[in-house]
Amino acid sequence: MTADPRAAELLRFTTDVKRYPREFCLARVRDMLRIRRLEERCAELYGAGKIRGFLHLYIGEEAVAAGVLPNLAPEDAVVATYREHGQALLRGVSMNSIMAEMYGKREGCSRGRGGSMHLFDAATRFFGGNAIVGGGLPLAVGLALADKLAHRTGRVTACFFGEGAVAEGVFHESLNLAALWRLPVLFLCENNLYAMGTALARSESQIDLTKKAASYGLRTAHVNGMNVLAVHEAAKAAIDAVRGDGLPVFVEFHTYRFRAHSMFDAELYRGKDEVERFKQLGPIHTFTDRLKAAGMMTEGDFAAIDREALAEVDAAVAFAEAGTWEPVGELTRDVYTPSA
Ligand SMILES: Cc1ncc(C[n+]2csc(CCOP(=O)(O)OP(=O)(O)O)c2C)c(N)n1
Ligand SMILES: [Mg+2]
Repeated sequence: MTADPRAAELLRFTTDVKRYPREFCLARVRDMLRIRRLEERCAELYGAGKIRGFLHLYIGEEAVAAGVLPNLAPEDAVVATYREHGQALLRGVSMNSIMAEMYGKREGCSRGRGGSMHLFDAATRFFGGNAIVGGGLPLAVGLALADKLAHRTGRVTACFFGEGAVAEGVFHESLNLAALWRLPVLFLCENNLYAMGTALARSESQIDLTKKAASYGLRTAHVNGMNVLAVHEAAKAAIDAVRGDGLPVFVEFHTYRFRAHSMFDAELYRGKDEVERFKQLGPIHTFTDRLKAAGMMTEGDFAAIDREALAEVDAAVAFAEAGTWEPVGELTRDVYTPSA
């Protein structure tokens, strides 16, 4: 898989649920359900005209965020894409401030100016949300460079992006600089097979994305992104590796989005049968089925976690509804004009 023998460690993942404490497993179910219920409600609210603009749902891909984010430390940094609601939530941005942002209210994490694609929260070191494909990668490299220059050792910058980013020059420049300058970036590629309507295999001659990263000298791993424990194990190993020596790692997660690319997408590029096949691998039900089979979770446990998630969503909607609009007089606040 990679020329670097240090990466062999990253490939040794086991997913036996019994190796983990019950509380740990239930916490991962909770993480995934919070994202799922939040986004299902967002889709409804979009239909009702409460949320406007763009909305890209992560439904189907929750195991990646749930497997990675709990392994990061508060001083680490996180950079994501426009499909970032799940990462923001599990990084610790409150559901209230996310929902208020979706509504465009002043109480939102970006003061209502960013919307779905631009969730941002300096307090949790969640540095966006970015509408530009590949746009987060140089930001991550810059954050890691800043850490290195300031001798803040042991920090990791985790950068999530879709496989569509590999078609951008900035992907190659970012990986090259991270390796060349020996920067502590964890590149997390969420390969859901499509970039809008373009299948990876129709646009790239090399669809093993770890090979692209390995060509720049990064350690790499492939991971089943539909399995939250496999993601957890890979992410933990990768984070330990970056934290340990300050050098970058690239992980490719194989995942799938169950919903359309955004709210405007006729999905002419894939068949319903394909979507149904991938739904069989759904990260929530496959994990809960295994937990139940192992006697680690009951229907009642699941119902309780689900009730809690739904209540949190209800409260977030109430918070957003009660939120305020930014006064017109503040329209130019934070707008900078370079002096002539
Ligand atoms: C630089 C740039 N080019 C094109 C677009 C239009 N665009 C928006 S999303 C997208 C597909 C990206 O796919 P991927 O990176 O795989 O992420 P996914 O949507 O699958 O999560 C494109 C081409 C953009 N936002 N930015
Ligand atoms: Mg994609």
